[in-house]
Amino acid sequence: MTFKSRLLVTVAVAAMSASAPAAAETLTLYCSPQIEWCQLVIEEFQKATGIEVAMTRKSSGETYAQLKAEKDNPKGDVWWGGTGDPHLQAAEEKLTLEYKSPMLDKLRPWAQQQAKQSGYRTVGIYLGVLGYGYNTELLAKKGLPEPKCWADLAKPEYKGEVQIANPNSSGTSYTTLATMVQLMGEDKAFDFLKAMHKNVNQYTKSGSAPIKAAARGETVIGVSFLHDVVTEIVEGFPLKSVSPCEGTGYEIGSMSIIKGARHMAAAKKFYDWALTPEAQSLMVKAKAYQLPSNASVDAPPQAPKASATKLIDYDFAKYGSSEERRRLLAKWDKEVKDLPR
Ligand code: S7P
Repeated sequence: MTFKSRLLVTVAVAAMSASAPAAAETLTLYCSPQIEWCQLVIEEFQKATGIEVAMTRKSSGETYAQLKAEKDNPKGDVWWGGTGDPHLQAAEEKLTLEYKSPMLDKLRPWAQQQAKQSGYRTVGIYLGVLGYGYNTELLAKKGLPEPKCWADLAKPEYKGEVQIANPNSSGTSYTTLATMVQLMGEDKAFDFLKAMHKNVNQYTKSGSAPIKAAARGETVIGVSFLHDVVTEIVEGFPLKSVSPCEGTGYEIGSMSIIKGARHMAAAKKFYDWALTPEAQSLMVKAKAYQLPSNASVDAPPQAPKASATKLIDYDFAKYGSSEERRRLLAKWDKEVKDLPR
């Protein structure tokens, strides 16, 4: 090659690399709330940062199981949303990364407490209250009494009329299991779960499926977070929400960075962004009616009223611990799931 042709090759290579677009920054998001909210969040994050997001939606317990299965070869970067207990379990098992967002002091106390309790491996992004909803038209058609309490769900008149998720896959249903144990004591809680089992027509994978089924007249009662009942009511379905008379539990929906994340810079950008007022104000647009964790964002007017609810002092340290969550789920599998109906 002559000096002139070498020079031409060098100039051509330099020109090509100057015009080649830089590889786009990407993020892999594991998302546990309803799919419509997950989609809106990634669209808005992409618009705000130019970072491309690949997203998978799975329930809380399923996502925890995925993190555990991928422990030695993590594929996700951030786990966004889902009930706090499995996030706390992932934190304890060091499946998630310690990170203190500069946004932390802008959050409501319960969200900061969730972060502190986990050694800053997770953080609260919203709070949601547990309860159930029923289809008012179907209830009237079947001539059933209005249920008002947890205890009603175990009464023989509701045989085949109750739907709830499986607590192994669903954070909503694990919150229900842990709530019963805290409200009634473990023995009475399992007696209640066994009695309610006779009325259960299906244990679904996802926690929001039972209330969607109730909305569409496929079951009378769906156990659910109360904000998920509101979502269906806003859509125009004939549902009434019940804040059970005995009192009830709640979730601190959480977010964690996955340990070994391949796109760490993008993961931290998403994490910080997800705690901003802009990101948390998207909830209403997605018809999500939890209480946001950023203290400057109000709960939407349609959100369930905390004053109408007797909240228990949910023990997140205990019921989010690996040992307790594993033990209660194994006990439910052994003593409740396969009982005859
Ligand atoms: O739909 C919103 C929501 O209820 O979904 C999240 C959670 O993943 C529940 O789904 P699973 O029971 O299927 O895990 C909740 O954190 C959130 O409030």
